Amino acid sequence: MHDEETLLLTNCHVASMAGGSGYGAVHDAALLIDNGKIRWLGTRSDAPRTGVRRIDLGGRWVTPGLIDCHTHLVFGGNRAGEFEQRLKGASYEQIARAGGGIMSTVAATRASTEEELIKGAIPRLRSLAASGVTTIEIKSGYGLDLQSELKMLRAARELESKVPMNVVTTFLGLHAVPPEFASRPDDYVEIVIKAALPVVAEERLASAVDAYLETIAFSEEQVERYFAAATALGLKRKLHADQLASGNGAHLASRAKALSADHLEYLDEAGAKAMASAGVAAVLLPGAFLTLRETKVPPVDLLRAAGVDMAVATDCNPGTSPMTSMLLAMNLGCTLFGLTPFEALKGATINAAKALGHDDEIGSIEPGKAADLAVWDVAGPAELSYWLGHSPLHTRFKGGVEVGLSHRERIAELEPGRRVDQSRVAHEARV
Ligand code: DI6
Ligand code: FE
Repeated sequence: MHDEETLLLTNCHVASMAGGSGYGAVHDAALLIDNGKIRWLGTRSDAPRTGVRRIDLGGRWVTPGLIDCHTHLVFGGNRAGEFEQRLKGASYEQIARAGGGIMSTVAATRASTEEELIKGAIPRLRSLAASGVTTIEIKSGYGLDLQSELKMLRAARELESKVPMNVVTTFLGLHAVPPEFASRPDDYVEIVIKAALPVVAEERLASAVDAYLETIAFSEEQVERYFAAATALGLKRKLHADQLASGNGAHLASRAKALSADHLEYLDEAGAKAMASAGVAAVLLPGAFLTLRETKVPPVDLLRAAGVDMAVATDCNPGTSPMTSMLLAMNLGCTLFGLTPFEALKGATINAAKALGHDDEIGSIEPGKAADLAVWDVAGPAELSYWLGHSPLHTRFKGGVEVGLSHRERIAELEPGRRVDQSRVAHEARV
């Protein structure tokens, strides 16, 4: 199968997520894909009849491929031991202040080779793919020295060749103060600004930067300096903001014209309004809320009232959100934060694309956008937020190529001359 081929997906229902107020549903639909992009969407009776290869999707639902816009997917080791400690009553802050938490992952990540990091991340990435994800953002931030940070970013980039997935990388230089700078955090910030940011920008290893603005991490003043330097180098900004305490994160992100402010449990009305007027997306991370057994939910009603674009993501990381399903993130967004299933799907598609600054290319099914699609065995799109731990995914398309659930071998399977597994692929016919 070649991606320049013209392909018609037919006999399906489409939730295009284009247009804002509704699913943009087209029933009994057909979708024309050309050169990896969506060329046309309409009802089946209006579809072109000849000259194109067709795939009959058997009445299934098609959505944009899901976008996980906030993850820390690449890391060494895991933190199951810390999970046990927390269940016995230790708090996340206590563990962090005692040198565990993020620091234990930093030690394991520094000790891993790039290949080991890739190998460790592949099963998690496959799991995300099996939940319908076609684009993932991956942050660095567990290296905290130049070489280890670059190693993480290269590993993240390399994952694109291992699992069919678009990977967007973010440099999380200000994640935690590394132990060797414990007594002089400002020196660490200076080194990140002077030594790391220029290399990341020059080698195009990330398109955005992120920071952890929290009393256990970095201050407003430090993040502000770092954002200014990143902006000057053409890097976009994202921010872990107002998660564990109120810290003016939404205002800082708005002043910096960030793509997104993420977490936001302690956001207030003025912060929500600032985000709306600066066009900053809100990324809600219910997996971290659940894992930390937080009680303060992000103020979804204030975000709605202010008109902020809300995205949902897994925050997949070894400490606070060891979650590898976007469908579960959507479900928790509904059950824990009060999103509607429509808002959850919007948050996993077009609004997630906005949070990455890629909404002109992905996130909805519209002519000109990439043919990144998820095909589902569901009776309607609300069902995507309903299952807890089951993925009704039938198959995925990335750039117009059917890539199945998660395995690169699926592409080989579908190449001309090879036998196509009829139990896993919808009926194909040439007209
Ligand atoms: N994202 C983060 O970066 C931190 N929390 C969060 O939600 C820390 C992740 C970790 O503990 O490793
Ligand atoms: Fe995070």
